[in-house]
Amino acid sequence: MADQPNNTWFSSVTVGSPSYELSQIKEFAYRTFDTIDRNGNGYLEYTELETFLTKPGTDAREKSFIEFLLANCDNIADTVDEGEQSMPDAISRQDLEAYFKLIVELLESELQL
Ligand SMILES: [Ca+2]
Repeated sequence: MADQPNNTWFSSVTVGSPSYELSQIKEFAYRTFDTIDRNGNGYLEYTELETFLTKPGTDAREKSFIEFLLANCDNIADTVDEGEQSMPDAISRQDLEAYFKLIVELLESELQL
């Protein structure tokens, strides 16, 4: 089970609703997964995310998405136990799917309070 997501990020969101922003990050991560995963092992490692962050041509919005993934890398990576294939502290597609589902649910339950 993942730790509580870091909520400080949400307060800095100025465009769109938080759950909309999260869906954008998820879509971005899926779309660029193979590009970020330079060694092609099916996991986004911290160093691969950092490399993408500093790559020329990465625009400000993409950088904010990558910064979110870096800031929450450990939590996202811990969301799903991939079994024997699991790489600690690296993000798989399964992690992304489960993590974003989880935090959107958390967020929506908070907004209903
Ligand atoms: Ca990788």
